[in-house]
Amino acid sequence: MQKEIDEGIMEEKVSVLAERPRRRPSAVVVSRRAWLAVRIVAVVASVLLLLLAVALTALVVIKTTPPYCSDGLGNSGRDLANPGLFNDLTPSEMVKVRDYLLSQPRLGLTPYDQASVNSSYIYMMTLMVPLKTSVLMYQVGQDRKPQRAAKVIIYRGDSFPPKVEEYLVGPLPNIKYHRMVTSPVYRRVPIPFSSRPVDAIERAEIKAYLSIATEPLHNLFRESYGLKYNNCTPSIDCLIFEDFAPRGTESGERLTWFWAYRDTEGYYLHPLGFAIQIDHLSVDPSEWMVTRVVYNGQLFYEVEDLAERYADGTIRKIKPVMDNVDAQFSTYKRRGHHTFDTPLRGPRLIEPDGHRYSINDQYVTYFGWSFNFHMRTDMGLQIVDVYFQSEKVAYEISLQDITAFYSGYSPETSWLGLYGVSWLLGASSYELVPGVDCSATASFFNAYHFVNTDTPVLYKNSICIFEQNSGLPLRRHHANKRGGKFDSYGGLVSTSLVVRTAISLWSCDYIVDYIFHLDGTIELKIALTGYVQASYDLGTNRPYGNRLHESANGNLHQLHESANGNLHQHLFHWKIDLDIESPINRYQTLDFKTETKISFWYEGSINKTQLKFDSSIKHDEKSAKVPFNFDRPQHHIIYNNRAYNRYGTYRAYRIINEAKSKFLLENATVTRAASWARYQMAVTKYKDTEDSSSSIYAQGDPYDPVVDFSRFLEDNDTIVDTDLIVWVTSGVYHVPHAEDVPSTSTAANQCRIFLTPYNFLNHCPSMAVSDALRVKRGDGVENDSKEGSKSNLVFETFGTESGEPKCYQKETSIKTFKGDIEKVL
Ligand SMILES: *[C@@H]1O[C@H](CO)[C@@H](O)[C@H](O)[C@H]1NC(C)=O
Ligand SMILES: *[C@@H]1O[C@H](CO)[C@@H](O)[C@H](O)[C@H]1NC(C)=O
Ligand SMILES: *[C@@H]1O[C@H](CO)[C@@H](O)[C@H](O)[C@H]1NC(C)=O
Ligand SMILES: *[C@@H]1O[C@H](CO)[C@@H](O)[C@H](O)[C@H]1NC(C)=O
Ligand SMILES: *[C@@H]1O[C@H](CO)[C@@H](O)[C@H](O)[C@H]1NC(C)=O
Ligand SMILES: [Cu+2]
Repeated sequence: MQKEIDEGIMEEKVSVLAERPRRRPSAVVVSRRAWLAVRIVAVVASVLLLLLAVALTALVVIKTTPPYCSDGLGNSGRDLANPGLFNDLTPSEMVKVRDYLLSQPRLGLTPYDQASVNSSYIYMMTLMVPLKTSVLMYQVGQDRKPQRAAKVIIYRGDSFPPKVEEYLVGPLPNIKYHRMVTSPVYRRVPIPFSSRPVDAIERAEIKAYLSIATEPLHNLFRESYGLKYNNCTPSIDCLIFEDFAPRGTESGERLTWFWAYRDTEGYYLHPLGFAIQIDHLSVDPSEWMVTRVVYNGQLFYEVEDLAERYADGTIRKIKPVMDNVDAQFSTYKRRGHHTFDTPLRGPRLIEPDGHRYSINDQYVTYFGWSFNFHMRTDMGLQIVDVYFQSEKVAYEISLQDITAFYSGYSPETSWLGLYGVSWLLGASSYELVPGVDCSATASFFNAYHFVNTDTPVLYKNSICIFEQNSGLPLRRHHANKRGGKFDSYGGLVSTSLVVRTAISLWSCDYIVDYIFHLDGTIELKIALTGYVQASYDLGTNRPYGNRLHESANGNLHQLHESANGNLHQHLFHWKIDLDIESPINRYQTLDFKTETKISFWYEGSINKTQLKFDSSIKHDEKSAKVPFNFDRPQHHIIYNNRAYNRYGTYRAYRIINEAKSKFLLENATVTRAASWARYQMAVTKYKDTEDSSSSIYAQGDPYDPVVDFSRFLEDNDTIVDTDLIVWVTSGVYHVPHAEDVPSTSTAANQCRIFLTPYNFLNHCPSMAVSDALRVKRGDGVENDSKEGSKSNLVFETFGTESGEPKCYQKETSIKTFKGDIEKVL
């Protein structure tokens, strides 16, 4: 109705306008030329008006839309042309190493794309970080810059017996030598072929083998699960096999269980209760054989036996039903109580003055911190050469291994014990998603790996660095008089620099953070997420965990598809090479106890019981092993006996392990390659050879490991006033529960270790931060009669701009995500 009326008025107006010219008298005759001039002026005027309008609009937009915040301090990106001391191998260096080695006739290497298990070929190459002594000499100007070299792992399937060799190839980029190197800490020389990680070449042969070996089971797969292994359609009717380790129950075996899963999103939660064990020790796949097959809780030694007995119906059959809607329980599709959700975006980070950290290639500085990061293909991201306020703190901080030891009844779970480093923590650190995995404002870095490949492989945006606001004050105090009258306030929000990678191993994801705080603290954190590895639940696995799912029409007394989450312990090992002002340090514990003493102030009549500590210097490696002991509270201090702070106290850093996890499996044979887990902490004398507590060979033979960390302590070196390495173990027990579906959440699953200054400085270094706040009374004199008056408060912000940001933060879009790794060159 309203609309009609409006339209009526409009029509009237239009008709009035239209009539006007007709009424105007046309007494004045205008010359054509003048008319033209008038028209030109009119056109020019309207163009000018239009321009003015555009300019005005632009001005309004500019005035009301804040600009992008400045970039802040610099970020030069990676300089692949001039790699620094700790920088990873560049793609062109990798190609040079590959071409050099392939051109050495005496090495007899086959190019990767033509290699098979029975050839000699390059498995992996990674930077050989120069020896610490030569780096330190170079840094004080007493030696030339150490040359760059690559460490190359070569699989020799064509030698007899087959073996693994490690070579040093250098100097880069103009290669002149290659030398076979044997680490003195390797207990097995030559490195046994059976302890090598399964690589892509062997994996392809295994897939082909499984394809043929399981052919007689075509009918069983189709009838039991509605799935096929050969000629299937991915995500529709495929049965997939995943291999688990260790590969056998004794040293020297290569017997791998392959578990069958339904190929669907979150397949880890869809075990089918079928497993096949293959002996693939021989370099000749024609000698491989099936050693065991398990179907629905029944054990067979030959595929044909199972197939026959299935056909004549003499075994317990299974027919789990899984409808497509029900199968979505394992996906990341949204579900649950939508009513509790607020469909709004969550908070995000803003850096109103741009990044406060700077990155020059792989060298980072942030509020007094400086360090390098580098990516090892086997052990993942490491931090080296750490300084705080120009003082040396640590030479290396690095993750060494991630293990998980499982329990269960079923054939797979009962022997499951995983060593992450053998599955390559670095080459399993995939692309990070801006805004989810890291702040969208983060700086992202690519990594390059040369493993399972004929050419370098780009891992885009697999490392991120960002400054975060923890939402918690680093320090604050509200000073008030009794009665609550305000006196003064001081505070500083806790911001810190995060260097992050996320490792995806099998079903699990481990978010690994190195965090640098304003107070001189370094935090090492692993947050667990991803899927749990479920086992097929016949009831026999139930004492070891919780049932995670049951197919919709399942009935407890009927055979059906259901998944159990089995108990396991995750353990993480860290190497911390602290150098407090110099490499020459000591290790001391403060041992807490109680004392009961007559109190002098009460005329000797009253006893006071209180805590005290005795400090004790650890003289040798054997007394520097810290077993899990709740009854003996201790602080662990690494100090420099020749460096003092202003008060004459030794400069030190304290090590705090927030995620102690008692290791009960120390006598289990499968954990021998994780002998480090026996100690919460151990301190050893630095040795170039004792570079890592684990190795890529851990998984292949955990029973007689190539590297056994406990031997590092065996020589019982003196550790007073020498270069010390602190090895720290953290971990968690994990009993998967219903809320682990589809994924474990990080909230309650974080393992943290702190390295915090302990008399290293004279006061809290965060006092130097200008972004702090101090509030006090302006008149300097307390005036009780000015009750409730705020006018005289003075806000000190030490020069940093306060107030709302006047800019937009530039963010990296989710759309930059690609997911795939990519061959380069
Ligand atoms: C090596 O393995 C390949 C593929 O399995 C095979 O064709 C070849 O004959 C083997 N060579 C030797 C010398 O055994
Ligand atoms: C105080 O403690 C000491 C030592 O334990 C004991 O010998 C003494 O009797 C106590 N004195 C009193 C007043 O409790
Ligand atoms: C492991 O074996 C040793 C020696 O037999 C024994 O002292 C120790 O208690 C065992 N550890 C555990 C956790 O059972
Ligand atoms: C380790 O060495 C120290 C000093 O050399 C010695 O006193 C101690 O008994 C040794 N410890 C063991 C367990 O051998
Ligand atoms: C305290 O405040 C009262 C009321 O504002 C004022 O009259 C008095 O002079 C003040 N005293 C001092 C010591 O500043
Ligand atoms: Cu877990």
